[in-house]
Amino acid sequence: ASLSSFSYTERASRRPHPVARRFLETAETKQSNLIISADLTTTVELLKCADKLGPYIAVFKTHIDIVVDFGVETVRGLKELAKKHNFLIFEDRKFVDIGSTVQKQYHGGALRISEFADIVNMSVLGGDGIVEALSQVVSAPNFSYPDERAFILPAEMTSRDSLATNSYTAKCVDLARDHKQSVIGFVATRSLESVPAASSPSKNEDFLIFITSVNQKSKADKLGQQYQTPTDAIDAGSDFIIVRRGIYAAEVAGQSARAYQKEGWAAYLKRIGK
Ligand code: 6AU
Repeated sequence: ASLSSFSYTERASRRPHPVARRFLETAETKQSNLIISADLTTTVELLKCADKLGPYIAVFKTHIDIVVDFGVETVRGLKELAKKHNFLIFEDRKFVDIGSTVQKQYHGGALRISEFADIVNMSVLGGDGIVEALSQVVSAPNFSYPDERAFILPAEMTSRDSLATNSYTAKCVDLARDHKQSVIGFVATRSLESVPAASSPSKNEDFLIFITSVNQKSKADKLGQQYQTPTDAIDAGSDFIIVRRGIYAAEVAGQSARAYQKEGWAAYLKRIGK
């Protein structure tokens, strides 16, 4: 059976990776597979959004490099709210440089990403050096936070004419399999279980799928973004749905977040046959 027919709880109990387990357990506890993409540019707005939408989400996704007054208070606030509302943090930094540069961008740099982000994504345009470099950082003996850290790979993109297709997507799957101790999933537009990768899946393989550009109403924007509904995204194999404008554009963001949470959860229950 496809992994997506198992419940989050069953998958969490089979999953060896502690970070993936936390994602699955948080989804189950909060009855939410919703990720809010908080592309906000001030600390006050970012924290306000996390506090207001925190009850409805499993994960809070940040673009920390757009916060104009970023600092110690931003990190402290995010960590406090993550605890208060029991959500995880995904920093959407999309690292892309050579290994030695991304190590500094991730850990100890101005944006303190390793301090607050449970997961970060990276593009593998430059090959496997970037995955190797970031894996080394999180497995080093002196890298210690109360909770472990992991990474995900954008293996496909939702924009029209994306170049992340076919052999690129397959390569992402191969790289993830080679680095299972630090890579726990993909940003994609569907389940990647059937992608013709060079490597074969290992016995207990269970990479999480994050589908972005999910919207209940729009089909596209004017800059090439293409949407699917929460139900379609979950049916396509998504474990977590990422929403930004669909929620912000609504007059009452809290109600809208609740509507996305409900639709995503209902689609998940249907998928596992409940
Ligand atoms: O719902 P939207 O279209 O307002 O926002 C979608 C969010 C933005 C993008 O930076 C991000 O999802 N995104 C990503 C990610 C998460 O990596 C990949 C992709 O293929 N498309 C996409 O929109 O924050």
